[in-house]
Amino acid sequence: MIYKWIVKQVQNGDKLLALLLDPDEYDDQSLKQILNEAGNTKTDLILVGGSLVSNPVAPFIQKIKENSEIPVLLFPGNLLQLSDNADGILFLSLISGRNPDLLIGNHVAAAPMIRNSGMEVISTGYILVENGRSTAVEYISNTRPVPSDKPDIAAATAIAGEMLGFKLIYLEAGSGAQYPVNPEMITEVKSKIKIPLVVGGGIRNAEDAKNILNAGADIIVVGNAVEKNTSLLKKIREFTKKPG
Ligand code: 1GP
Repeated sequence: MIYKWIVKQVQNGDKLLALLLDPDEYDDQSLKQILNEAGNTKTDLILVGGSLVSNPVAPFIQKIKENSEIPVLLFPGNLLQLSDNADGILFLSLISGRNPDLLIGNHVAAAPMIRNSGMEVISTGYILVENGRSTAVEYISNTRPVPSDKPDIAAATAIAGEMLGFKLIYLEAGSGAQYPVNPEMITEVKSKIKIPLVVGGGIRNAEDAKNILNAGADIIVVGNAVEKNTSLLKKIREFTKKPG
């Protein structure tokens, strides 16, 4: 069970590193290369998905499975990105938004297929945070992000998500965000919830990652920056280790 393992690591004070792979961004060769780097750096999780993905997800996951032992979780931007060959799914509800399809509608449509697949389901309260410019996730989801200088709104949303039974809270600045979720907001949200906190979007370098982890993120997600510079995984990994 991936979720139980995540909780155990977090209780132990460890931080986890997740790599987001967008099927549109990798060919066979670059995929092997990044998976090799992910294996070497003991990356904990692979997420597959994106706001807008043109290539089918299932064969992409198949290739990941052929070249890596790291657990693969679906991170679906929409119903077309469902596939039954992942190890699990972040069953995301966009709780910062007021778009009913992304709060519950798509979930109803997807639930029977997901149940039949036997995949592990990790229900996730997904909170989109303003980050300096409009991102694909903001446009495609047709929702307004939480203002970056309103940590109390993010915290109230996260508390509600925990009360509703979500197993993870995910603070998302959006892929390619101008800047990542600000540390003050991360600290505020983390102080108000007991479930693990995931943070991603716009993390460009090791310094960003360090600030986010120090602020209280339990799981850090990187996508774009690692596509361009695979060695960044190794640098970020250093900060996820428990001190001492
Ligand atoms: C995961 O969408 C992010 O939360 C990934 O964002 O591609 O900017 O790292 P980047």
